[in-house]
Formats: sequence, structure tokens, C-alpha cells
Amino acid sequence: MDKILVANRGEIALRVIRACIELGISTVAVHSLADEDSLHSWLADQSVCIGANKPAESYLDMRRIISAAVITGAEAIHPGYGFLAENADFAEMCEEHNIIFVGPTSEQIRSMGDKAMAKKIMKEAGVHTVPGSEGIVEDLDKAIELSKKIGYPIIIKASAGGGGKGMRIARGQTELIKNFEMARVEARSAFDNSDVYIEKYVENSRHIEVQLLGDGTGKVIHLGERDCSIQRRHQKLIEETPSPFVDEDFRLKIGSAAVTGASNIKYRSAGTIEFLVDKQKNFYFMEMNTRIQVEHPITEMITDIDILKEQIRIASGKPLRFSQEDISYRGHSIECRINAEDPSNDFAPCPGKITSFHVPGGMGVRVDTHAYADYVIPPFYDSMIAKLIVWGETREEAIQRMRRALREFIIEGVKTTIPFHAKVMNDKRFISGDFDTSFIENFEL
Ligand code: MV4
Repeated sequence: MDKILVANRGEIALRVIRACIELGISTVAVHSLADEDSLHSWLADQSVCIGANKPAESYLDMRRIISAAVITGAEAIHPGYGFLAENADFAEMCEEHNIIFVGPTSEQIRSMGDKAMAKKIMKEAGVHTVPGSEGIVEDLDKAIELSKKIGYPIIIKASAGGGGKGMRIARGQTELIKNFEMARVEARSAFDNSDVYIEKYVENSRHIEVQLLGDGTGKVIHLGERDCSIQRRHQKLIEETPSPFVDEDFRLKIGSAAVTGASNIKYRSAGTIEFLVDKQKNFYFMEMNTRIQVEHPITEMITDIDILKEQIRIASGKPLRFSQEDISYRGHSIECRINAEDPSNDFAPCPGKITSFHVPGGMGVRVDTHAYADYVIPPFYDSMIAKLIVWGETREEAIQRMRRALREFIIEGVKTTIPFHAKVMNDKRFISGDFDTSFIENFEL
């Protein structure tokens, strides 16, 4: 592979370009008007302005991106995360233009994107799933009948949703009656698809996901788990690996379940299977993410494997370079997402000019960012401005190093989530490792 177009912006565009440079692949950046002065355009070998500020007129415009690839002679397109990364139509469009989509096949994206279908496929492969409806629930009568059978509380999920969007919990029949149609209407307006399915609501669960690499032949390996339980309104804030909840025996179980699921569909590329884990360490398949994820660096820190490079190698048709026995883990890694948001004002976005910017450094510290002093954060995109990633021999050392790095980090001009992270790093529950996805709701800022 000689040239890759990076169909994204921000830190992930930089991450992809860095991997390409190290692999000796030339790069084409695409950018919107607002991203004229962005680092990703500057760092790439070539750069093409593809349109106006609104994502729909630039980073989400499939035809403009394909055109940019054709004009510049790029053989492949890397979608990063967000935007077109899990758009099966876009992957298909790439396939039709003989452009390599750096990711899974369009069919794999489509089947895993349909959450009810994904669940069915995983269940048939023998991966544990939460008890619930077999596929879509058509109407309220069926929902009531089924919910009686599985027992309350239940959760209604949009089949075209994912990542927590369009979910509703019902703790009894009255709530179900109130929420069922509402969930369908919401799903219709958000995803243009009103299909919903129902499952037993698992209380006090943790969100633990497994990083996978597959080469499309059925060979799949996993790179361990990530605990992403610290989230707010389905936005992850802090991730760590290994999970303080996972021992060697549990890792073997959850890892092989994930490998079985991905191998069964002959998964190609880097991907993640998310599990819901209850207090008794029962784990259930939730979703498969068919993209590189924001939090992939913590896995890189403890496995010493460059996931981006492996993903690109796989896309160029090479078989997996590793077997499961080659994977080992060393130490502990934590990521804090630094967002331009005001934690004391309900995490309201704070776009604007960064007047001073100093990144932490030293042993075991990695900062993935596209920001710099005098950079203006545009209001059109997400508010993440940096990922602060640390490594330590132990969880304690990683936490202490994160405290140290957060203290060094200077961002002026906009409010950030740095003070919030500093508080979490000193929180008793967090330090003990005994938390679930309700951590933030119960957290006193
Ligand atoms: C659940 C669940 C409990 N029981 N499913 C959220 C993201 C998406 N991947 C699936 N999610 C959940 N699915 C069952 N059967 C709990 C979550 C969940 C959650 C739910 C409500 C409020 C906050 C949450 C945070 C993380 C996970």
C-alpha cells in the first residue's frame, strides 16, 4: 500500500498519519474550512479541502471523500472513528471504486450495526447474551407478554442505535406502556428506523470490552480487555486496562468468548466486542464496534502492539503477524479524555481559543492531541481536545502518574475536564476499583 487518505480530523487523524509515516505510506488529509489550520492537514503529505464546516458538507460527505481519493490516487481510505467509520454504505462505495476501506467488510459493518441481528449472530456462535426478545419486538402487546416472561426491570433498545442511544429502562408494566412507543418514536427520529428489541436490565453492571484483531480468514486474536465503566450519558470519560475486576481466569473466558464471536463472522480488521458484566462476573455480549476506538492506546501501552499499524497491515491483505500465545501484558494503563467542557456547568461544551497549552511528559506518559497554543476549537465537532494516557507497573503507580500528569497539564482559554479527572484520581471508590457504570451519577463534583 503506497497512499492512504485519512477521512477524519482531530487527534485520530494524526494517529493514523503517524502510523502511515512509520509504515512508509504517504498520506492525504481531507479537511473542512474550519480545519484549514489543523495539524492533520499540515502533517499529511497532501491535503484536500472537501467542504464547509458542517460535518454533512465535509467529513460525512461520501462522494467528496471518494472524489478526493480518486483525484489524489489514494489506494485506501482510513475512516478513523465517528463520521463514516461504521457506515456500511461508505465501505461498500469504497469497495465499488476499488479503494481499500481500512476496516471490516461492508457486510460485517452492516450486520454488526444492526444490534438485534448482531446479538442473534453472537448467540448462535455460542457467546452469552442477555435474556430477551428473539429479534425485533413489533408491538406493545408482544412487549408486555415478553417482559412478563423475562421479569422486570427490562431495557428497550433501538436496533439501529448503539452506544446507549435510544435506550429506555422499564421497571414495571406501567413504565413499559409509557416507554415502549416513546422508544420507537425516538428510534425512528434518530435512526430513521423504529425497530426496537427488549432484554432483561442488568443492574450495577460494568462495561468491559475486548480488543480484537482479525485478518478475515477466521483467525482472530484478542489483546485483553478495557474497563470503560466510568462514563457519563454514554460518553466514556476514563478507561483502563487491565480491569480491576478481571483476573487471569476471567480474562481467558471473556477473551475467548470475544474471539469466538469475531472468528465466527471471519472478522477482518481491528474491532471491539463490548460486554456487560454483572457483580457475579456473568458477562453478556452487548455490541461489536467495527472501528478503531478512542481508547485503543491503553491496550497499546500494556501489549506493546501498535494497533493502527496492524489494522493497516491487515487492510493491505497481510495475514495476522501474531498468535494468541505471542500476546502478553505488562503493567497498567489509564486514559483520561480531556474535553473542552465545563464540569461545573453540566459538562457544557466550551469551544474557543486555547491561549496557552503545555502538555505533560516524562516516563510513562503519552498525550494524543491535535491541539496547540493559539488553536481555536471549532464548535462544529466533538469537544475532545486531548487523550492523556499513562502507564505504570501497577494500578497504584498508574493512578499516581495520572495525578502527576494532570497537574502538569496547562490548558488556558477554555474550560476543560482536567479538574474533574484530578478529583476522580483521588476518589476512594475509584482508587478501590469497586465501581460500575453508575459511578458518575453518584459522583460529587
Ligand atoms: C444494558 C445495560 C443493562 N442491561 N443492557 C449502554 C451502552 C450500550 N452499549 C448498552 N448499554 C447498556 N445496556 C442491559 N440488558 C446497561 C447499559 C448501560 C447503561 C444503561 C443506562 C444508563 C447508563 C448506562 C451506562 C453503561 C451501560
